[in-house]
Amino acid sequence: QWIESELHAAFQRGDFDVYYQPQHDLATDRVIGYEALLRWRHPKRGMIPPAEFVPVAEETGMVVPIGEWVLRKACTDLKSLPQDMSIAVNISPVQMMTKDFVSRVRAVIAETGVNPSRLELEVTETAMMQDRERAAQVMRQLGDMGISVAVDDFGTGYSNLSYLIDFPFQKLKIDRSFVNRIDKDNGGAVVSTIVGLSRALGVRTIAEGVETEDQATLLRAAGCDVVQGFLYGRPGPLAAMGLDTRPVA
Ligand code: G
Ligand code: G
Ligand code: MN
Ligand code: NA
Repeated sequence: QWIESELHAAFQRGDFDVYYQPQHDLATDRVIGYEALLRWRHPKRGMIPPAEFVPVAEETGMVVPIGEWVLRKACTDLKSLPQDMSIAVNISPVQMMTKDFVSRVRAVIAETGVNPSRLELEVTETAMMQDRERAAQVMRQLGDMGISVAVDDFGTGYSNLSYLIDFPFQKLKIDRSFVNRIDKDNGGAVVSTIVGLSRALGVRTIAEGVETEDQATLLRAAGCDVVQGFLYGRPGPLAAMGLDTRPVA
């Protein structure tokens, strides 16, 4: 209740921030980019996690301007990262299904002047299954602009696999719940199957929520391409990522 009544003013006031979490390439052992993660710095309640306020922002529609703000911030920050690094931005299903979503993305790219191939948009299975034709159209248009599309939280959304494989995307993000269980029971087989599916589809895989060396070893053995998680770094301000982000003269 307080979330709904405070969200708008908090956004106007500038109480939102974007944190970044490194994404680590297993083949080269290097950071290849960052995921942008929204944060609400509440003056009294402290840091409010997105899981608490994003669903409310989706109900009220506030997620549309907030999401565009995150995208603009990420594109701006991208310019101070090394040329070979990318940034991944989460897109709410509500945001993705607005009529002018693709043209808004195009406008932000033009305005910030970033190379679209350095931008990745994370869409959810839920968005894809809500309106399959529209979602596929949006994903195709993003791809045509040179933006990479990742399917986030893969395997958690009750999606129909036979539909999913018809969508144009470049990366599959293996949900934390699978990584959690990779060293238990048939957890390894499940992850190997997801990687195998991705290879058959010609897309890359990224695993999230990697917390231990054992998980990393098993992911490497399974053929996973990229990893993200506390083992490699917690989400934090860009300035805390240990990068030389001085603007190029
Ligand atoms: O950072 P954290 O683990 O608390 O994020 C929790 C969830 O919030 C994640 O599932 C993530 O996808 C979502 N989230 C984080 N940032 C954004 C954002 O900018 N937009 C949307 N729509 N979701 C986000
Ligand atoms: O978009 P998504 O929901 O996948 O966002 C990732 C979320 O998971 C972020 O909010 C981040 O804070 C959280 N997270 C990142 N790394 C780890 C990890 O290694 N373990 C756990 N439990 N959570 C993580
Ligand atoms: Mn994500
Ligand atoms: Na996720």
